[in-house]
Amino acid sequence: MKILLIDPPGDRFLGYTSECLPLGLSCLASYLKEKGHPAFVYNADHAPESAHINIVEYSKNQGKYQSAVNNEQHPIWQEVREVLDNFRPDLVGISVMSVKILPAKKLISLLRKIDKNMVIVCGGQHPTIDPELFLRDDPVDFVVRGEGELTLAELIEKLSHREADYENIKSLSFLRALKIIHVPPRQLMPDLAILPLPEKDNVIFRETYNMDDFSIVMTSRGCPYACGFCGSGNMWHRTVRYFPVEKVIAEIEFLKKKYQVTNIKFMDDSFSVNSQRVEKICLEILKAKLNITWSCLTRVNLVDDGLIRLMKKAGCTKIDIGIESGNPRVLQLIDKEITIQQIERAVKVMDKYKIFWAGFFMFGFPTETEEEIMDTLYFMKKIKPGWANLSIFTPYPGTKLYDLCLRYGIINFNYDPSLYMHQRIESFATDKISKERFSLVSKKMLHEFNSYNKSLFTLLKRARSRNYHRNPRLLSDDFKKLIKWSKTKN
Ligand code: B12
Ligand code: SF4
Repeated sequence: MKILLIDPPGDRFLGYTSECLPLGLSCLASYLKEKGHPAFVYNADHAPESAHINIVEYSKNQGKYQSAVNNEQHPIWQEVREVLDNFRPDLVGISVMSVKILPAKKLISLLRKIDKNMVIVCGGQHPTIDPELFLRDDPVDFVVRGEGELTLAELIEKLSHREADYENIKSLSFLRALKIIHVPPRQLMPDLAILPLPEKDNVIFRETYNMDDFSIVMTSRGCPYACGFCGSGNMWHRTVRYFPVEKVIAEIEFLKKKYQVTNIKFMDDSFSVNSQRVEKICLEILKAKLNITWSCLTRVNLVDDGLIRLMKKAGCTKIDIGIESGNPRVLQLIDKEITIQQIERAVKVMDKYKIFWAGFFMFGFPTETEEEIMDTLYFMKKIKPGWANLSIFTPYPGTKLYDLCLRYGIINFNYDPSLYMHQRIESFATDKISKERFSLVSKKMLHEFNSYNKSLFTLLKRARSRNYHRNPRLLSDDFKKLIKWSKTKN
């Protein structure tokens, strides 16, 4: 059976590039390969020629998105058709984050036109929350809810043997005699050690990826926190499972040796949630003399002086950290479980060890006022991140703030899927500001954050974190990105 796993195009319709290999699909492909069903990964959002545009430009372009996605003659859809013509898959698996519902739906209709008999399976964030969306009009054959490896492998086994007792496959949803069947959920895999390293070779347009695109590593799955805007819990149920440390080190060694990766991006939800384990990883990196640099995501309450010192010693040069708001009431509203004081303390520690840190900020929460939004802007400028990432709050189904928005009548069940976008001014959810005013406030926020990021101060700080002396190839990659990015209008 020929299997193709696709991440649908999304940002690429806006001329914005998605570089990395979709990790979820890589994990699925490697597991399937091990089970005797080799699969290829096609990141249809990957476009090395695209720009690294700034958030102002990105936000402005959002209006064009829907018409570009719906245009079947668009060069991106032509590319997709060519890939399908060449590959001729028997089964296509599509990964769908909420932000990609529109292109995923379009892709499904194209696939049906190309080959009616092709088996189509959807999985990932949105199909897990709302499987029926994919089984109602223009239905796919199967939806896999939650962690995908075991369910997809069992399904493919059955399909290969022409067995049709799908009701025995846990976490599967499908249509039978026009009725939607949801087989009860399966437990999360108790032992992640059984998973092989994520696939990097069975990749369509493999030659267009560079070493930085293969640098993502996840040492765990899940997060114990419950931030009101975050969808992670829908997938991982607020429990954390860890890959064995030896496996983490083996993966880094493999990436280094085979793909010359020297800058690893740990993408765990909250990398330092278990400080003892992070200590162990750091010590092993040092012991094995891996001589890499790395970055991670974490929370301000998990930033500890001793741990950061060790992380720095082991090569950590960058931390992405959720600040979200500079206003205490908003921090409480969104269940971030952090305070302004904790943020300031964490910033001091990261600055002390000269770790480049990117702050993630958000605004437009339900009940947030204009003053509270401005607090976030002033706070960002006060704590001076090396990079300031800004998102407009978007209510994702399955989150606490989504339910709050429904309760307040800010959104309804027919919420427009094109609004699942963090940079769409129209996706505003606060009832305390008029639509017109919110549009002005958003433009100001986007503009201020963009200007801050373009300043010489942040550019130099960022360059310093990349350790070009260790990664000369990164220098040319970054330089190309900088040129493209600087050409985009402010
Ligand atoms: C790493 C990451 C990224 C990376 C992606 C890197 C990469 N190439 O993989 C980057 C930084 C690019 C990113 C960007 C965004 N992200 Co993100 N990201 C994550 C994060 C932290 C981990 C994702 C991951 O790799 N998980 C590990 C793998 C193994 O899990 P997985 O991808 O879910 O895949 C498993 C299952 O879902 C399932 N599965 C997935 N696809 C399929 C397909 C089939 C056919 C089957 C059967 C099964 C299946 O099986 C997989 C293996 O078990 C998650 C949080 C989380 N913990 O899930 C947020 C998360 C997925 N991101 C989110 C968001 C909102 C975004 C952005 C929209 C943010 C923005 N810019 O505005 C963008 C969208 C980018 C895009 N593609 O358009 C949300 C999604 C919410 C939602 N309802 O969709 C999450 C949940 C975080 C959150 N705060 O809520 N992200
Ligand atoms: S800490 Fe991060 S991953 Fe965990 S719930 Fe909050 S936003 Fe989500």
